Amino acid sequence: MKAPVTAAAAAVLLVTTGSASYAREPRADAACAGQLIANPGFERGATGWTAGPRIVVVGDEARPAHHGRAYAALAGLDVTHTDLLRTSVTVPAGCTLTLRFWVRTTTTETSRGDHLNVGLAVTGVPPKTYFALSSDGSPQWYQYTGTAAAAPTERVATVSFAASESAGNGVTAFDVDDVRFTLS
Ligand SMILES: [Ca+2]
Repeated sequence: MKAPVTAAAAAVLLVTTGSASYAREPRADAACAGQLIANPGFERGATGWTAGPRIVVVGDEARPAHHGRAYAALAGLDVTHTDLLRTSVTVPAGCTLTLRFWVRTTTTETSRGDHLNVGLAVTGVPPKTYFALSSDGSPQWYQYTGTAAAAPTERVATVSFAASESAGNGVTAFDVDDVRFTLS
């Protein structure tokens, strides 16, 4: 006998961010589908993103993009500074939001002084969900995910990538590609 996939069963799989008490809308809500970020893989440069001037680069054979030709490159200078990459989307009422992104970390750092902090901020959902990726991250492209449960009102979701690098103990480059906000 086939058990129907219910909304309640699907919700169990979610890593919620504090809004578990909200009732899910019926699946008949056709707006809860698709991907929201217009330029998720940086193939059109920084279009749609707030980004520093040197963040988007075109890959080569030695450092290929995860998908397509371009990706966002943060840090990698062995200079004490912060690079920021950020974009926001509107999440319709009743929709669950899933964030997926890929990161590659290339480093010679010896003091764990370089970090990539990834923030997911959603209106009315404290606390924010954070990923803190340090200089011991994967040298291959690696996917990370996060989810915000559905809410009864329209919300704004912002994903931010802040790379902080300290000078003098090695170089760390954080590469980001295919950042997707998906509704369900
Ligand atoms: Ca790309």
